[in-house]
Amino acid sequence: MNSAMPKQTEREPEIDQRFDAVVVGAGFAGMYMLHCLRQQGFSARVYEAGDGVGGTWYWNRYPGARCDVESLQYSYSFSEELDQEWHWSEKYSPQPEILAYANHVADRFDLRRDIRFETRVTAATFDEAANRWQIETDRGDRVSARFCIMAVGCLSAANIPPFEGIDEFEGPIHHTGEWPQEGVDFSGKRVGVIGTGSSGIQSIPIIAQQAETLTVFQRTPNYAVPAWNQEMDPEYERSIKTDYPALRAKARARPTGIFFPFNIKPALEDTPEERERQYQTYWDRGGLPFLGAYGDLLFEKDANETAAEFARRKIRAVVDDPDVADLLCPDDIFGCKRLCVDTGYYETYNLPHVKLVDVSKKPIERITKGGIVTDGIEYEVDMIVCATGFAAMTGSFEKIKITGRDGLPLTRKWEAGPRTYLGLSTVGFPNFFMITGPGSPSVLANMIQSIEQHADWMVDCMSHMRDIGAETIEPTQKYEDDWVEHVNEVAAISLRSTCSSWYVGANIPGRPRVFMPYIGGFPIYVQKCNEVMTNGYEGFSFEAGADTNAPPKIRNTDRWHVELDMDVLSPAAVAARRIPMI
Ligand code: N01
Repeated sequence: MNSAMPKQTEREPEIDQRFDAVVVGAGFAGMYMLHCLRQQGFSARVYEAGDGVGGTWYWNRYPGARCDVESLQYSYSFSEELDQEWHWSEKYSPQPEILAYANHVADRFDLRRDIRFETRVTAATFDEAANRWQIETDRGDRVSARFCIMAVGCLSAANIPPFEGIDEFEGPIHHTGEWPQEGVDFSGKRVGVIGTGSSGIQSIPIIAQQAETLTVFQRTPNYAVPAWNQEMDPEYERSIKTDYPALRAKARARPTGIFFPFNIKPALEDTPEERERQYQTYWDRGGLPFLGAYGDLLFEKDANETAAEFARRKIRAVVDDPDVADLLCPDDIFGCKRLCVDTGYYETYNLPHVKLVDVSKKPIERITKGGIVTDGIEYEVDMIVCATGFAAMTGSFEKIKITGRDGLPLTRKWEAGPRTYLGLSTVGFPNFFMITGPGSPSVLANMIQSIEQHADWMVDCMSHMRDIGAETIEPTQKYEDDWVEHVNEVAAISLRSTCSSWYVGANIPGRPRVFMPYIGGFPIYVQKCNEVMTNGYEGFSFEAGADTNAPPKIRNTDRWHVELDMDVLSPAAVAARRIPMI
């Protein structure tokens, strides 16, 4: 297993080196953070487990992996030149092209020289006497930094369920999130895929094209809307590039940080015939924007059921065998788990060599040396693909021994679920920042926009601390408690908090059940962060000789003045405004 682990190249460990910041991870978050730190004159070291940049897009090389947000929007916005010079070949570009983009950015901004690859951070300990973080890695590095910045991604700790007998399996087992760099040849193989979330739904149609037989083990069916992916239309690309900042501004005004047509009207205000037309229009556009067909789909159960029924009819229309179609039809809230975006997924089940096995009531009992057993039947396979997801949001933090003030382990502080102020920081862990941490919009918004906004805020905060002579910053308990309460309060108005998804940690037994991302919408969140900053970092306390009356200077954050587009704000965001923002 885990054949994705790169070979280690030799290098001497770094001992006693001192940096302003250590950044953990060189995905899109770590790369941009490094760029910001350098711009403001901070020294930084980035540690990255892989042998290259790209994070999620480095590890998730499974067949069919591509983004489900339009590439023209799922990209950095900090450099107009970069926006202009890069060409995306498809509407939703495939993983190799996104990884090529990450490499291009690393080269263009000369990022690699401060990144140590093939190196995992194993421990980060706050030294209270020195007000510095001591960082240790699996390559023997022992360095210290004023700031420890976690850029570890929200979906990067792969979950391989501890199936009984898994070690006895004689063929290869690949997790989609740790895919071998050299690729996998399925030809002539009997393949078993476990899991039908986004990764399974993207990879299954392509695996089926090669494999001799494909058996899919499904615990819960998911809703998927067709991507209708296409080659980039040069006219469209030109029209965006003529005024790229306008598209970025429109996107930031949306709760998702993504611009797409959105209809604020409640679903039940239309007649069934009008709804059918509306759903068909949005279905024909494809992808995640389908959720924009009506304003209340994620808030009103009856409204949601109309979309769910529409999607189920689409499945039944495609899948020939009514029993298989039934198994593929979810009966829960539409879009409650992250909506999937597919290309030929349901059609795959019409192929004679593809079989769907329901493990919802009779779970996978064990793995044998040549198969997967459920309900007393052994399904013989030569190869297993685990599309079984991730220990989301907090899993990558748990893999590192992070210790704050008074020897407090982060895992202990978060044992009942993550607690943060703004998803940026957490009490007891001074000078410890999280990019797209739990309690921020993160996975519910355009990740790259969320990353940039966080990194810009952090580097402005660090520059302010340098201006005023502060050594540490840490949120206060009251503000953290209020923020956690607010995050929960907003989550509770959305249907999304009601199902067993990875948003609430329910995909892995034993994890605390807490809705982790902030659902109040990107623009409202950004406004809140800006307000906190202009109010002199309200809710934070500074230590060691700080002139706390000095007004913060706005540097990078200047570009995050987000207009609230009230015509299209989701009810969640509107409600978030009504619930007093702390
Ligand atoms: O993981 P998942 P994913 N026995 O957790 C099943 C992003 N992403 O990697 O639903 C049997 O969604 C599990 O069943 P259940 C996107 O945000 C984006 O697919 O828990 N089955 C489920 O079917 C996405 O949401 C893209 O009952 C078991 C599956 O494994 C997130 O990443 C592409 C099991 C896991 O689905 C995660 O997606 C890919 C067990 N013991 C991913 N344990 C884009 O398009 C788990 N399962 C950009």
